[in-house]
Amino acid sequence: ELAYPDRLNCGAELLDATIARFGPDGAGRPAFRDGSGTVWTYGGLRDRVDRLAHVLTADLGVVPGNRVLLRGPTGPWLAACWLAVMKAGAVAVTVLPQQRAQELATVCAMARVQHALCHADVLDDLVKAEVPGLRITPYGGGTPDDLLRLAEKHAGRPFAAVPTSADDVALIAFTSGTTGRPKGCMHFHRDLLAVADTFSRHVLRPRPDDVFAGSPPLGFTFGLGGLVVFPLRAGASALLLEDAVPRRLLPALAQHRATVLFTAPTAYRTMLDALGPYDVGMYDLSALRRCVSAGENLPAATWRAWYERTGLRIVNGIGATELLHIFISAADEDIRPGTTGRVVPGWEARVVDRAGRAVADGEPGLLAVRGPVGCRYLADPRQAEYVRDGWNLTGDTYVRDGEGYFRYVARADDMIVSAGYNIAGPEVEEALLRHPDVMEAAVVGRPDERRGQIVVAYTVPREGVVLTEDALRAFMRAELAPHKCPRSFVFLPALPRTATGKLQRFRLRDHGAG
Ligand code: 3SK
Repeated sequence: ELAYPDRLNCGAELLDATIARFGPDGAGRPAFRDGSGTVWTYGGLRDRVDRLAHVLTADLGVVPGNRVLLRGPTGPWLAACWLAVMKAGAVAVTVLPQQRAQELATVCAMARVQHALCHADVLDDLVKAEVPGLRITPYGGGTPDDLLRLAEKHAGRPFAAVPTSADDVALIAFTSGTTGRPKGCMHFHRDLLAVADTFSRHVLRPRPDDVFAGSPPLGFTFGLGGLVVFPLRAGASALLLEDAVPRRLLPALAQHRATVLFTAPTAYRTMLDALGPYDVGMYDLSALRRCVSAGENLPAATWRAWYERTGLRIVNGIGATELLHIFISAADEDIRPGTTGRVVPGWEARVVDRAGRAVADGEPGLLAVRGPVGCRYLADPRQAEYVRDGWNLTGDTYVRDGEGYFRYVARADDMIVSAGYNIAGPEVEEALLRHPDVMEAAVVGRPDERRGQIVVAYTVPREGVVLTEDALRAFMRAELAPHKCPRSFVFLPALPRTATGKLQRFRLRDHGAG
């Protein structure tokens, strides 16, 4: 049971309390580093955060509860802005730098955003969004109105964090899910600490000398947790790379001796593919001790390929923007490839039928979760679909086995029904991924007069190989029962994904229909 005081400011807890916990050494320890090797100590981070908090409150007129949009590439300054918003008692509304004017206009209207701190390089789309009454303060461009310039005049002035309540909203994170209709998820100050005190503390078991690194952007709660909240809660440090595409990630992990990696299954596959069969030895990954995968299901084939090449066991996990971070996972010897893991201490999970009754172990059903963080959509009727009887329904179909391991079956609305058979797309995708020339695979159902639906496979072949439909069909027939084998194969250069890397199956269905 997690117990937090009524007055709780997560910014102060993550920064000031962490520094205090390490005594006289606290301020001098490394907190963030960027790709160029610049290191921010905890003391340096606190100085900058406090200056920014002064600008917010004294110069920009931000008051507790105001919603502040944060938009910029991953880096120490974006993380510092987030911490400053927390300490000022305002509410951070996080978005991705890739989001365009129309999407930003929607988010700002839904979250009633009053202020924006926006990196100078990605200002255009926010300006184009023409949000009524929005005050935009750029950072990183060196102009006289730049946030960092304004901050200089507050140098040397500590900022006393606003004594927010543990249940005050700290963050509004948007999920477009995979369907494109955004939902804003509100999270409290205590929620930000709770994910660190459950998943990170019990599964990752971070050490103060850990160096966290990875690819998810800070506008995605997977990245905010893994690259800011978890390292700071542990007194560790994080490598915040602006461009963490798989090709750049691997040399950066080696160069900065990263110990904990956060990324998604696609990136593990791309790293393996980009490396070629023997090149992994070129990069010294000996410091790496934890590789986390979430955002999508991790096929056993990817887990094994990574293990064979690096000797590292991927910590799989399922999380959700609605629940902030990961709630089912496993590490070390507890890992069972092909499963997501067991419920994280502090959380409860079960598999239920559509009426909310628990189904027997071994039977598929809907994943229902409850724990220290719950779904709170900004006014949205979908709240009643997500939360039923106090349980959060994530929209995933899972099977739990007798030992408490959860195995992903499919997104609940991604089951394919063909000629009366229920077919889980991910099982077919796993089989496709076992073909040595397939890099990415996605399977959808296409309406069919005779069978109701037929299985259609979309695949991305590895670079430089020629993969034919006949060869893939023959391979699949040897892997799966005939009713699960795709009836149609489509080759694509890339699969459609959201900015956070999630597969957009609805686009593939539209592709089929078109
Ligand atoms: O959306 C997800 O899949 C996710 C995974 C891990 C942590 C957080 C999130 C939102």
